[in-house]
Amino acid sequence: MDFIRGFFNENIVKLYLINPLNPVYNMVKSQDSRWSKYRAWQPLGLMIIAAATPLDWEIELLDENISRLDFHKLPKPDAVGLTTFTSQANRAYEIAKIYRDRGVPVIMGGIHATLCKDEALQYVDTVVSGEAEEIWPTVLEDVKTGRLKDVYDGCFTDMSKTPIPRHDLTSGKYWIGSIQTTRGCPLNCTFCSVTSFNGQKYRQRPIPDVIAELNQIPQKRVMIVDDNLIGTRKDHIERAKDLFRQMIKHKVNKHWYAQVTMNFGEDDELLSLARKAGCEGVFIGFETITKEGLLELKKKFNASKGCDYRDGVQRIHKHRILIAGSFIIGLDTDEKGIGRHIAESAVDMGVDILNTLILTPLPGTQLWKSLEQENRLTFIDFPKDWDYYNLNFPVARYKNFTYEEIINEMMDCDRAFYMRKRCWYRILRAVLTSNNPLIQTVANLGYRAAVLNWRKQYSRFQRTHGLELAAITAPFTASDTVAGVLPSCD
Ligand code: B12
Ligand code: SF4
Repeated sequence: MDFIRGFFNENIVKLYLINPLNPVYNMVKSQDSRWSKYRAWQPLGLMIIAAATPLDWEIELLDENISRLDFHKLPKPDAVGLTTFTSQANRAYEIAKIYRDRGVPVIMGGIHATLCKDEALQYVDTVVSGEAEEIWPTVLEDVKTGRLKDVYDGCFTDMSKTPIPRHDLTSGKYWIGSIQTTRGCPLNCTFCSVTSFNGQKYRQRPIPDVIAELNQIPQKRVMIVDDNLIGTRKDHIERAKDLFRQMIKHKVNKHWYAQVTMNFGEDDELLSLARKAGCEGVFIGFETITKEGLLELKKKFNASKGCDYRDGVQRIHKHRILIAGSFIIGLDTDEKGIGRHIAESAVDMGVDILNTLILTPLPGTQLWKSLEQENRLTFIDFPKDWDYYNLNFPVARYKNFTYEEIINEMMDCDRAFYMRKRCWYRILRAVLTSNNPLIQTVANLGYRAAVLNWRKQYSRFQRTHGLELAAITAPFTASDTVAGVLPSCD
């Protein structure tokens, strides 16, 4: 492809697209390196941007999570495009400085730059907000003519027009490929930033485009990164079934994993088609074990189904599909002992992999707004404190827990779920039921290693923030509410 680019234009201009180091999952720096290989995912946003780049640009996609990079030593490009999640923002700004000091224009896009535009503009030349594939060629044209603006606003892309990502730029480096088939989420949970970025309208790519892309992905295993592959309405489910039928018909032959809502476990036909199409595991946001908790998080969809998911889990297992369940700790409705309670409920339901996170106000979410109003955001020395916004650290004041307590709840939860004998039990169960034993083993042992690593990180966090923690560690009470003054994040 880059040969064709050169053929079309002798005045080749060079573009670096960079994914900064992710402090949680990477293959180069993490202490739990043996398993990190399975947790480094492709930066799909950059791969789409690459596909939307005009042919006279030569592109290099650089991912700090995959290989060690010395940006001072790499040849000087004509422009740099950076992507960033909130927890990577500090590293992204460091990289931006290296290139701006060398006189290279730096353009930033992605969710953090979109939701914290004013902050990002202090560190980069240009911010492209929102979904960017349509506006990107204009941005690059302006780089060439020296008329780069501060801000370009993307739009909700028509999903039939989004280009096929450049899988060729990353092949061989990642264990698992990625694809996106829908954008937006019809639900609007308080803690989630998807709707403020991709909107509430559920937009689907044409199925032939998805099949064409799947056939271009070199990896045998693929993550479907949609926030909800099957959607919530009847017509969404029908589209998912059609997609699976086409995957079967065209012999796509991939092993894939996806995020879905609990309604996945209600429809045997859907499950059977998914399995035949190659589905080996799904990630489900159960979020909490109480109805009050679900209402607090505005996850009414789950609340309407009650909190006992055993039947759904069993039905999904019957089709030999694994379930990773995600839960959140630190809700106002959570009580002491919640960590252990979540672990036991997940074991009881038969969940295969447990991913528990601390309630975190991400920029742009309803949760951010309400905690800000109640003066409950505590780690607010930005951008420095964004390092802690990876959903594993307590960054706000929680109603019923001090920081110490919430960290202990997290550790109790993980300890109970990932104790050695339970991991081996789940692996044995997967072997006996032929339910993807390899994935079950990699996931359980990988998570167990990550949990042990987190204990070290928590000790470091407590050592570093001992004094600050002492000042903010008291649980929140309503009388603490004072209007807070914070840096601008819309
Ligand atoms: C897959 C995924 C992951 C993968 C990482 C994949 C990767 N390397 O990119 C994994 C599992 C590792 C992961 C981890 C985490 N994730 Co995540 N993840 C996602 C998910 C589901 C899909 C991302 C994706 O590929 N989207 C598809 C692409 C096409 O969209 P995009 O990246 O937004 O790109 C478009 C635009 O943003 C823009 N763009 C992007 N980059 C650039 C760059 C330039 C120069 C330009 C011009 C434009 C541009 O153009 C693209 C095309 O329109 C999103 C939800 C979502 N809907 O995006 C959550 C999401 C991004 N994750 C989120 C979070 C919180 C996390 C974690 C902190 C959670 C955790 N503890 O596990 C970690 C931290 C990771 C980190 N890097 O620090 C939040 C981020 C919120 C925030 N403010 O940062 C999201 C939005 C989910 C949510 N519920 O809120 N995640
Ligand atoms: S948490 Fe999941 S279901 Fe809720 S709004 Fe976000 S993507 Fe949708």
